[in-house]
Amino acid sequence: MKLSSWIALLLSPSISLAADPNATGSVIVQENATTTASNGSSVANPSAFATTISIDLKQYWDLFVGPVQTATINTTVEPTPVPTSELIPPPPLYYAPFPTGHQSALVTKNESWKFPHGFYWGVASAAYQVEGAAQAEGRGPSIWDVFTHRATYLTLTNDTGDVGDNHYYLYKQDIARIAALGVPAYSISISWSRIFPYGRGQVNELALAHYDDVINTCIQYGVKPLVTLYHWDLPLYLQNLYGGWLSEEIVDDFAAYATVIFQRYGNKVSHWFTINEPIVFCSEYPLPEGYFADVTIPQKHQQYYCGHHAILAHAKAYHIAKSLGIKGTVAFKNNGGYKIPLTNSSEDALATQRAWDFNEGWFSNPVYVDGDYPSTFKTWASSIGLEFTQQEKSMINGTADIYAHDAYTSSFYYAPEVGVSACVSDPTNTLYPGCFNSSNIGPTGWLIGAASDQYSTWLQSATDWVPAFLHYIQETWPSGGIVVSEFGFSEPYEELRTSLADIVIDPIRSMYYRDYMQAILIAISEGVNVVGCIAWAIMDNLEWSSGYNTRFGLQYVNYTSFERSYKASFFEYVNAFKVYAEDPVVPIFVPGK
Ligand code: GBH
Repeated sequence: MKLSSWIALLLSPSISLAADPNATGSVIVQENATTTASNGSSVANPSAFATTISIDLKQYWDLFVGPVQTATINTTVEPTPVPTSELIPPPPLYYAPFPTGHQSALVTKNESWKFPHGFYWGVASAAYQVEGAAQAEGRGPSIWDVFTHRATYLTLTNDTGDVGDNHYYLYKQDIARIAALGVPAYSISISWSRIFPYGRGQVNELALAHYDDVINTCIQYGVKPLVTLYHWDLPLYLQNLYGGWLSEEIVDDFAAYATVIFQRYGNKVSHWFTINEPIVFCSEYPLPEGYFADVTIPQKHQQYYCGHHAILAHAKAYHIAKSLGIKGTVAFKNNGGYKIPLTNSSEDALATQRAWDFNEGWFSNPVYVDGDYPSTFKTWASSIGLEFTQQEKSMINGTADIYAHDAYTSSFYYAPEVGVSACVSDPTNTLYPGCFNSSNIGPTGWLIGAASDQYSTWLQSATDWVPAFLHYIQETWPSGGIVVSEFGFSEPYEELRTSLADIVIDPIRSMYYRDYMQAILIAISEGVNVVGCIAWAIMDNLEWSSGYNTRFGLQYVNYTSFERSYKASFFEYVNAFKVYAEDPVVPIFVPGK
């Protein structure tokens, strides 16, 4: 049979895929034993001549993803010392703006600012964006392997995460490079489909051993490992089995996965994040048609089902961590920009509130306020049958030790043309059910801040709003402290520069980091309890559907040689702590073998 017919067969509604718990790396394909006769009755299916077919992991890959590229380097590389010539900071890049009619003053240290003792800061990555080694050591496919290979998400560049930054084999050097600059924390995500190739069933010891070494290498270099359990790479099998996050079944599978990870790495990790940006991965639903098993939930409702189960999964994982005696903080990572009403009209205020409710509040109110959705969102969710029971509410409420927010940017919000209440009562309005509009252009007609890369139009350097943002979070969703768990910037047109010397001077990203760090310092000095911040990203990587050309790295990655180079912005980021942190910035070099 042709491959394409196999795929059609495996995706047809009469076939279900079930993991065989007794056979490592094999899948049973079961054809339904019954069918519906023309008179409507359920009868034995005459075509069920083959009820089970066993396929192994490689065949599963071949069927759903197809050929996967491999890197030339495919064993773990021992680190080499970072040459001191690479640790020389760049010349100053820019100067304070001229106050009108005056000469520019020299910038001096502000003695009333500080990052208090214990403030943790670092850089981040996510498994699918950096690891590569897609099929190595028993990794099963995730939905992102299908997105990049089959579902034509990458219309621009056709990039995949097959090889990525080859971080799966180069992590030791990558950790050595951040330690050499004195970076005290590294936030990684674990690939669920490495640990459980089919998302559930048997555990893959090779994958556990790999992350043992990543975590231990961090510790060896004095870098705190921070771990996210889920950064969007859902095991494909769970999507095809029951619709992934659309089904409540995901809650127990996620909990089982979380249990294995907590048990294995437990107290080596000081900060845990359960799920990354549920707003984003839930808005992937409905998934592109024709590549995954069909689901029956109406398309427009799907992201909300996903969110509902994501909250339950997070809460369950939180309780598991506590019951296992995990000492590190546990939270989920929320995301979204600061929301500024476009005008001071009461309609724009209403629309802005709805925007908070349908984004951050959707996930944060249940966890940080009262176990339930914000009232505007609750009205919508109940109308499609999504309600938490009393027991679920008490299970969810309070399941985060800190508030983690990926806070990149800010935007303006305003009411729909017909007004908020007309929209809310009209399901055919294109803005329904949120019923708010947004724009990056403000009332003056100017963009809110300097533009980033052309393929990240959502992002501007809008750091002036960060102190207000942090105040808002502290007041709205009280917690044991705020960590800015991601922030960063894609230098515009970086991909057009050809010489390394040109690339690594990145003034707009550097400015973003300088201004952002100052904004956090201002917020702290005003009494906001910011306990840490994590820059995105440790190095250039697969920027999801924008591919490799949109670069967020504090280090440049040459995708031919896989060599990494520090960008000026990395030094700027580190400088903020050299000047303002109470804890000293200590570069650590561990002698190679
Ligand atoms: C983070 O999300 C991700 O966690 C990280 O993996 C990613 O590499 C990093 O940002 C940089 O993008 O194209 O208009 O539909 C940040 C929040 C939410 C920003 C989704 C982009 C898509 C906006 N992201 N959003 S749009």
